[in-house]
Amino acid sequence: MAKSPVVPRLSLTESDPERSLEFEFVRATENAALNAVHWIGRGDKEGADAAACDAINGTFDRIDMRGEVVIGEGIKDDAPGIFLGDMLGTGKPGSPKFNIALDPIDGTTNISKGMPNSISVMAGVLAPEKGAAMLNIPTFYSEKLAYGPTVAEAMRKDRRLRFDLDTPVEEIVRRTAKIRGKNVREVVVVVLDRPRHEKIIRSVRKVGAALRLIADGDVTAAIAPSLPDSGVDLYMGIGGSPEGVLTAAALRALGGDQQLRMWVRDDEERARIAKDPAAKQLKKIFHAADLVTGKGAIFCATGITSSWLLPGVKVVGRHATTYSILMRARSRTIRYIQAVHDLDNKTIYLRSRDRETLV
Ligand code: VTB
Repeated sequence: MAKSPVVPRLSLTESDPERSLEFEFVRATENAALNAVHWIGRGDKEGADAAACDAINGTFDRIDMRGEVVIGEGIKDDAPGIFLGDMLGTGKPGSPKFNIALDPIDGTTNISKGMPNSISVMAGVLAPEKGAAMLNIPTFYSEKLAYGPTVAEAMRKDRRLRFDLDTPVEEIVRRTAKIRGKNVREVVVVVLDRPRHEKIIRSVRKVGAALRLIADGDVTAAIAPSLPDSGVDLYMGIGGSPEGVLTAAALRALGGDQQLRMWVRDDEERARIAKDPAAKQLKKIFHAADLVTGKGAIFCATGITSSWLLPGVKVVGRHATTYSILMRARSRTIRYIQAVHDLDNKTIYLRSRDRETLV
């Protein structure tokens, strides 16, 4: 019989901030998505990003929380952004403390071109909780290899089936096919379409698996193998490090895994991180549970344009529908939240205007 988990008991008067505030995270990514919709196809990545950030900042400006951004954006993209060390929430003394990782938009280029696969995404861990942290990876990029719960479980049980970032791609595909009970040609592998992935792409084709190249946005791609209906088996390649940590928060709830290893892009970066304690871990292969530690983690995302993870915002007449996913690692509850917003009444509190603003 499965061992029953030890669940900390809360008295009726005690509140669980993770549980009550998780819905505010969704409201923030919903608002970011709604505020970014006008930027779809307009060729302005920064405009879209600024709109999403404005909505997220504004949403939290009305919430009693002390949220510290431990993984932000902006460094990678040189974009307007919500940065490391920024605070979200009113900061009211005594209010719940959270460490937050976010990407107001993963896939800004996709939005600017009106292409699929863009989301607004956030993760949070309760700051005072023992052992709970999200690792801030100092390199801009990391090597990643993500797979779903069946593959993770099979590798745990049978060492002959194990693979890691150093296993040849052909072998990774063959072992995944075996575990999934598929033919190799049915194994779907997602890779970012970049010259740096030439070797991976060649190997996936050579072994005969089904390759799906994407333009941008590897959070959804790395989560996809852990979604039962995505049809994706593996995600591999070099992508943004912060995106890797956000992915890990989702995988902690979904049960899949991701291996991640820092990837130094040039000598300048090597010199910059030399003094960082993390430089000692350049060779380490991190798993999802090393990137987002502790028992609890909130992950939420709202689709802006459609992806494996979520449909994009749909605007029909005076209504907009948003699709979000909200999950908590502690309970492993996965919520899909479809919200219909009446555009004659829906307002977002934007920080830039310091007031409620019609969408
Ligand atoms: C990666 C990926 C992101 O940009 O960072 C990619 O993780 C950047 O790759 O999801 P390049 O620098 O080669 O463009 C995204 O696709 C979007 O931010």
